[in-house]
Amino acid sequence: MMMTFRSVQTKINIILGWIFGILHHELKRLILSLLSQCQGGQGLNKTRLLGLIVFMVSASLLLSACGPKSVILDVEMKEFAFIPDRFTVPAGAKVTLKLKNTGALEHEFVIMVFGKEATLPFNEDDEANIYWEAELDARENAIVEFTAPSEPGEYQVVCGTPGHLEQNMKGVLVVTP
Ligand SMILES: [Cu+2]
Repeated sequence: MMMTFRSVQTKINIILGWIFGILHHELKRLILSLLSQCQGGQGLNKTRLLGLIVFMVSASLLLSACGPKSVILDVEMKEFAFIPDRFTVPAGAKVTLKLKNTGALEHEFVIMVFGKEATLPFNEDDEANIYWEAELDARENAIVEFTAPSEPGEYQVVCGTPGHLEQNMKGVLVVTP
């Protein structure tokens, strides 16, 4: 299941890289053509260039103000705890989760859906109530992303590796409005 998730992530990254590559190329062309016009020494073009820069800066400020919030969380996993074990994110935010498994066992970062708590033992019944999950091998580090739930409240986080919830390996994701 996680392999599928990772290969989808990889594909998205490749597509994003491709899009940014094109955007970057187009921006470079635009700047070069504007610069060559300036070197023509026409005052009018400089005014237009200034206008364009002001427009682009305002547009990017507007976009960053209106766009989704983003948060970075650093979480260590080991036997048998999440450190820290309480994380706060705004509703709908883009969350970059920097996971570090410093333990000698595989650990999972599983967020349960709102109002659902994992039961012992963690099994297929609980799998149906997963909002999002990541899985790390022993000593593995990973940077993963997910979108925070839109419903504010407290979400249970557990380790889905068999036997770990029994060792109280859990945390809380607090989603603020
Ligand atoms: Cu674990």
